[in-house]
This record gives sequence, structure tokens and C-alpha cells, in this order.
Amino acid sequence: MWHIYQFPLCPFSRKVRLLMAEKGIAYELQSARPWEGEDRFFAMNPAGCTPVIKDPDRNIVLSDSRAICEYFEETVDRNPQISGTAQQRAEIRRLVAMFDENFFRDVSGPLLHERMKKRLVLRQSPDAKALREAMKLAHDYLDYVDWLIDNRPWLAGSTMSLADLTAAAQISVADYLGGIDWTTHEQARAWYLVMKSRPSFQPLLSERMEVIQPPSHYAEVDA
Ligand SMILES: N[C@@H](CCC(=O)N[C@@H](CS)C(=O)NCC(=O)O)C(=O)O
Repeated sequence: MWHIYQFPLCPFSRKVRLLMAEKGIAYELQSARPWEGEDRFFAMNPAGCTPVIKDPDRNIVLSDSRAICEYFEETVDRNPQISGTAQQRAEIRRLVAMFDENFFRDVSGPLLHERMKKRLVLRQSPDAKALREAMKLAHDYLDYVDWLIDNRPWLAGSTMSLADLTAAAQISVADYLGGIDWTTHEQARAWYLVMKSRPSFQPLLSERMEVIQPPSHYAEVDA
């Protein structure tokens, strides 16, 4: 069985877990804290980032969430998440990049730094200005999700894809850290509730990061 080295609030590990669950690939969680700089972890991934996945029986180690997702797309036919015409696949990949790179840089990354790293590692208080800025930018991304859902059933088109899994993984971390105000985002909220209700999402919603508690609506599938 695959082992996933991750910590509960890593959005990239969440994306890989969602993809594996959607494809029916079993996995076991292994705790990793990349900021602790453990040699064993760096030996598996010299980039020092989660997620890393390992199949101990076949001695396969993979890292980087995009490389991992593409690996499973290429090796497991069930429930494809990057499908359709070349143009449709390009649209899926564009949105995956937007959430993995831009949303992480602007929203989930700063929230993780301020609310998780400062608490667990640096023993500092969060910076209110940085939190406000991340929340303001989250609002702009959710406006864009509202627009996408006004125009198509799923983020990248007519079927659920890796774009939905990636966006939901990133947004779920921001939501856990109190960075999302859903009040003015009806379409994004309706789409996210559908994502949250999927069986693949349940293990993520029930997990907690030590000492950091999510807001009460976080795990509710009708909130
Ligand atoms: N491009 C990588 C990014 C992974 C990444 O940035 N992971 C973060 C955690 S969310 C990490 O391990 N950072 C190193 C650290 O915190 O020391 C991927 O898609 O897997």
C-alpha cells in the first residue's frame, strides 16, 4: 500500500489524497514535518517538501504533488481527472497551476505561515495585516470561482477534474485557518459544499492539526 508523508494542513498533500481516493487507490498516512529538517525525509525528497509518497513493496518514492497526480493519471485508468480534448486538459492544468501557485502564494501559504508556522515553530503571534491581506485576496479568488460556476458545472468544464480537487484542497486549508468568508460567495459555496460532501473529502474534514482548531462550519457539509 502507498504511504503518504504529509501533515494535515498541507494543501498539496490534500490534493494527492483527494485524487487517490477518487481513483480508489488505498493509502496510509505517515506524519511528516518538513520544517524539522529530518535527514530521512530529505533523503526521500531533496526539495524538502510534502507530499512524498512511497510504495515500500516496490520501493517507489515520488514527490511533488503535480508529478504524483500525473503519475496516477498515467497508471490508473479509473475515474480520470485530466481528461477531454487537448484544450480541455489545458484548461484543467491552467486552473491547477493557478490554485497551486497563485492561491498558495497569496492565501493558503500566508495563512499557514501566520497561523500554523508562527504558532508551532516560531512561537510568534500572527501579523494582523498579513492575515487581512490574505483574506482580502481569498475574496478575489472566490469571486473568480463564483464566475466560473456561473458559466460551467465544474471549475474547468462539464466534468469534475483535478482542477476542482486542487482548488478545494487549497480552499479547505484556508477555510480551516479561518481565512474564508463565504457570505457573499453563493456559487463558490454551493460548489464547495458538493466537494465537501464527497466520500473522498471526509477523512480530510475529520483530521485536526495539533493545537489549531478550525471554525465550527469547517467540517459541516450543510453549512
Ligand atoms: N510544488 C510542491 C510544493 C509543496 C510544498 O510547498 N509543500 C510545503 C507544505 S504545504 C512544504 O513542504 N514546505 C516546506 C516547509 O514548510 O519547510 C508540490 O506541489 O508538491
